[in-house]
Amino acid sequence: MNIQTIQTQPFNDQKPGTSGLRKQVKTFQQPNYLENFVQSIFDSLEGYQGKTLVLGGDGRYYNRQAIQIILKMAAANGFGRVKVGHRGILSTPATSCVIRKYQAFGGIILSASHNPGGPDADFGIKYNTGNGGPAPEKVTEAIYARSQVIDSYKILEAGDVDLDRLGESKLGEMAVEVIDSVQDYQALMESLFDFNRIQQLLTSPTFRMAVDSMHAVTGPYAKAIFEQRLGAPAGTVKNGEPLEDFGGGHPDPNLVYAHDLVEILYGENAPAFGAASDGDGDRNMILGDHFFVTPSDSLAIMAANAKVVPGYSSGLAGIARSMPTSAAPDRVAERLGIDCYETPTGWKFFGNLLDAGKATLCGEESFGTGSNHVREKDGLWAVLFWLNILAVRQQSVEDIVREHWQTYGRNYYSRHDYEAVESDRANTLIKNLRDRLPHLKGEKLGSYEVEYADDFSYTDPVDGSVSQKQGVRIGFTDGSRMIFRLSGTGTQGATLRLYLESYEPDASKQNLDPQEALGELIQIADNVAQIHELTGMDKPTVIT
Ligand code: VG1
Ligand code: CO
Repeated sequence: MNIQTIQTQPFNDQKPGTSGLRKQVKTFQQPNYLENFVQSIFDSLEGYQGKTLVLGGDGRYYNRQAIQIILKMAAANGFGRVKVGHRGILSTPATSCVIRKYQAFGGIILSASHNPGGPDADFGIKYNTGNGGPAPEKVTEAIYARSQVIDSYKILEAGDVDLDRLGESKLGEMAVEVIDSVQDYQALMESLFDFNRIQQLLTSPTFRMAVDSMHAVTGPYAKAIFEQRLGAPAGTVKNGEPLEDFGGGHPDPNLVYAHDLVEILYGENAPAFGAASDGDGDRNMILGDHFFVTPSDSLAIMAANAKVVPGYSSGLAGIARSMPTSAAPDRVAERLGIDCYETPTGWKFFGNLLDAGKATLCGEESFGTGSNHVREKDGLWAVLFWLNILAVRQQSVEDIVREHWQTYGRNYYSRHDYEAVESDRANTLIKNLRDRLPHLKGEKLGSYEVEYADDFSYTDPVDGSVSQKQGVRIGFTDGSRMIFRLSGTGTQGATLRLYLESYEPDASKQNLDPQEALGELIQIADNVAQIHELTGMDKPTVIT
């Protein structure tokens, strides 16, 4: 066995963001760049000798090359076994599922999620711990610290593993097992949802749906589950073949980037239900016939209807949502008499709450919902959850949402993204806001009065760890809010995210376009933060 120790020098930019390390492919292709980061991960872990690592990715450009490198490094560093997805494919939630099911030591997921793929686009890598969830901040910080001083890495000199053939082989002393990408995940889904009932719905002549996998990782999963297992007609799953460049698209399931699906659901003779997933399969967008379900509402509606879904029929321990997510789930939690937790942006903050049994359902406004079945958000799980609700309630998506608003009130919600802003300008904008915070309380802005203004800080109720500066919040006396934060997943310049929310209990006023309902708040946000002036942009690049 030929284990080589290669001398290297640190790169100064290997700090993981909201979800792993994301950079342009060209950055990852620099000699030793990927190797340094992988060795930094291994060096930050203890006790993995002889244990199992799960490995896979979303199929984007450089996925296969990266997998071969990581396999050889895992072998050289003493892992006992790697379970790797067939053809290198494992969605983020499927990876989480496999880690948990086989009690693996951890997993590595290769993805830049919804960022475009291809030689001139993005690549990413994230480490998940033994609970199946994204590494918590103390781990990502240790990885970063190690990456700044690393001087060598270990790699086995060996031929490539055939990722196209299922089954086991040896790489040095380590076992490599190429596993079916879908099987374990599908079995988990069957244990949670009423597949018989969903099958009846999907095969009924009056129901049609369209699922858009956006040429990203969920294609094989969606085809196996919806078409092969649940009997939906062939062609239900669109863009179901994972491609290295996602067909040139932006695999982000929102109204802007999933436009093919939006056209179908807003076209003539539209199906009753539509859904899209992102690059690595953890996000979802839910649509009805000419109707869009806001992700925050989706979480609230799932929670309110959880009792009709077998896996959740015994009740929810609690709900958790990220801070910028609307308070719609809070209202459901209140009625159910359970706790609702507010965490910083990023799934890693839900891990402790799920492990401690404090939360059952979790969600983010960024098209992410999930539960304690894994430790990641899970796009197809959300689709199955909705289908299970539809199959039981036999109502349209729109009727279910409108009824929900009548019962709980409507949280008008929108997110405005300003992408590719010059970093200095974006930082100035946030700094100016922070400087103003102490003076804002009690101030009148338009017809709103500021009730609180702060920079969100989170103390984890399980381990007491504190995460500061997680977003500037301005809350008003009528319950409306606006939040400003900078994205932690981009690879070029900065992205400013502005989140807006207001609450409308009156059913006769629940039919406005959110941009209209939030109109004055949008104006106020621009005045307070000088968005147009500082970004030089007169409108957001993406509105969701
Ligand atoms: C974004 C979203 C956040 C999500 C993260 C990872 O982060 O806002 O809610 O958890 O992406 O999702 P940011 O820092 O850019 O706002 V994924 O599907 O890209 O792993
Ligand atoms: Co994703």
